Amino acid sequence: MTFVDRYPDATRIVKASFIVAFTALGIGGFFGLVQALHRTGTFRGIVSSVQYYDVLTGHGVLLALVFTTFFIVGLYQWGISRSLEREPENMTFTWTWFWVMTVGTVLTATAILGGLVPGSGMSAAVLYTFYPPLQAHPLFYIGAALLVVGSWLTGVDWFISFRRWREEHPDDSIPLQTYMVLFTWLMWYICSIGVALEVVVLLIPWSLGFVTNIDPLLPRTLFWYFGHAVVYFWLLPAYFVWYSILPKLSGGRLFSDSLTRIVFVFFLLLSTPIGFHHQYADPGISLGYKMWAVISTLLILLPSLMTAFTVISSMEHGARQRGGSGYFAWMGALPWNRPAFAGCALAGIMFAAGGFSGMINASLNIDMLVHNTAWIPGHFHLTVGTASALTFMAITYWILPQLTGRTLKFKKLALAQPYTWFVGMTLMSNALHRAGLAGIPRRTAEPEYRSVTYDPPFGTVSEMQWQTALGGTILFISLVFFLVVVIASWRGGQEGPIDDTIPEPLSGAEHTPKILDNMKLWIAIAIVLVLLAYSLPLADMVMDGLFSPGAPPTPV
Ligand code: HEM
Ligand SMILES: [Cu+2]
Repeated sequence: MTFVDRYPDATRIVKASFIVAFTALGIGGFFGLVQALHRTGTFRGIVSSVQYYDVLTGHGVLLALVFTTFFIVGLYQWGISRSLEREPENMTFTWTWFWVMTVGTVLTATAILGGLVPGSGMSAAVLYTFYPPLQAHPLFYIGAALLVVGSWLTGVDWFISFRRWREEHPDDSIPLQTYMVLFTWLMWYICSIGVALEVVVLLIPWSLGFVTNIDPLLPRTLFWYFGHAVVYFWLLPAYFVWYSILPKLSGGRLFSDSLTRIVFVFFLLLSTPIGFHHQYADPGISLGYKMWAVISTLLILLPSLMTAFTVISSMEHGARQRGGSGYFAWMGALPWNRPAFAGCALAGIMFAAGGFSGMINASLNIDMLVHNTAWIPGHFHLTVGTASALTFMAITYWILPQLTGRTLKFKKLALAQPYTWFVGMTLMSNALHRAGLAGIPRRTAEPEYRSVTYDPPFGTVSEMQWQTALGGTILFISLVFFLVVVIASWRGGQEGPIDDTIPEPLSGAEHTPKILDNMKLWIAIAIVLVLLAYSLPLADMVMDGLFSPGAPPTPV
């Protein structure tokens, strides 16, 4: 008896979500290859430099917004069903949220891909950050709004399941996986209100021509109100995997249940109030708010460092169970020959590197050196592009057999996949970081290498270009490995024993203070922190009229 036998309804919705996620991953990944080759001048035969921006929008939206969101709802549905031990309460409602999100995705993707089809009359080359002055076809915004609304309904579904479970278990502490799901979604509700308001109140009327003026600062601010927290929306599901499954894959048990919950509380409280750190270079927001964003961004390093501690000590426990010893030699006893483990562990290592470059971005003054340069995609391909994406791919190798009832096919290819991703990303990300330090801009088909002389601190521009192109190609090959394994295993695997157990933590829920389960308390504090950070600046931007440009800076 594995997941598919116990929860056939939940299995269908998880699988459907994964199908959309992996389709987006395949198309978006191909666009990534096109970009890596085009902007380095290695091969320019696929799109024109004008179409580059449609491709870049497709890449950002399909990977950072669509692949992540659909994989996350699938993963979390799996986690909710197995940890609450119940099917979704009402499958009509469950399929409703799935189809709202899917229709939204199709509309948005149509608007973007329309830009690549001459004569389609459609275009949405607004990049995945889609704020004005760039304007997209209305379908783009309507689709984005549906995707967000669908994700809200998803959360409603899970909270209903949780309520039913609570009625039957009035005194139990919330099962850990459910806890992580619900706290991620509480954060998601708070932050996605910003982008929903931006899209529905400002962008849709503007793209339909109902209003002609747009205040550039207000939609940007609403976007970034959402835009930092969304990175935790991508990351917390990776943490969900690292906390609840990775210790077991290492051969051991999670170190501490309470530490895990504390980390999720931290993210609920701190994720949204720090969005201003994406607007360090924006005029119209006073330095005081920017400094506050610096401080709270550095604070949010704390739960990530706690995660590093908890996850590594759980892995060490696993390694010692497997016979490992010594101060560092235990690492050799970890199951590096298992694709799910290797992928999660390599993703964690890359995330540490991404954390360091993130500290530079977070620091108001040094950020000015790297702002809008290739450094930034260098940074977030380590975080969302690897910590999240590689963890999601790796854990698919462990979860998919539970959904099909059949073992994984092509195990060697599956094992090669995370290692090739690691090598490709090391090359591409390193080169992009250094290119950024040399001043090479991001988001451009024509970095003008020939007429502008860049002065790299070390290495040469041509060496960075071929590393970016080579790294991007290896990454794409890795992605093909992943898709081949998944498609082959989906139908073709063999009947056989399927591993799906997760042992209890070393220090379990019996040691966890009850207050950590008090959702009302944490959500109230989270809202207060958001109001402190955002109410005055937003009020200022709105008071001179919703659509009029040029709100004055807020004095502090
Ligand atoms: C096959 C693997 C990948 C390759 C070769 C690749 C390549 C690239 C390159 C070269 C850029 C910079 C383009 C520019 O600034 O002009 C870029 C941007 C970006 N990538 Fe990737 N990438 C890959 C995978 C991913 C993944 C897995 C994610 C997220 C889950 C991701 C998210 C993004 C985002 C959000 C941008 C920024 C788009 C923008 O500036 O609007 N990429 N990618
Ligand atoms: Cu941020």
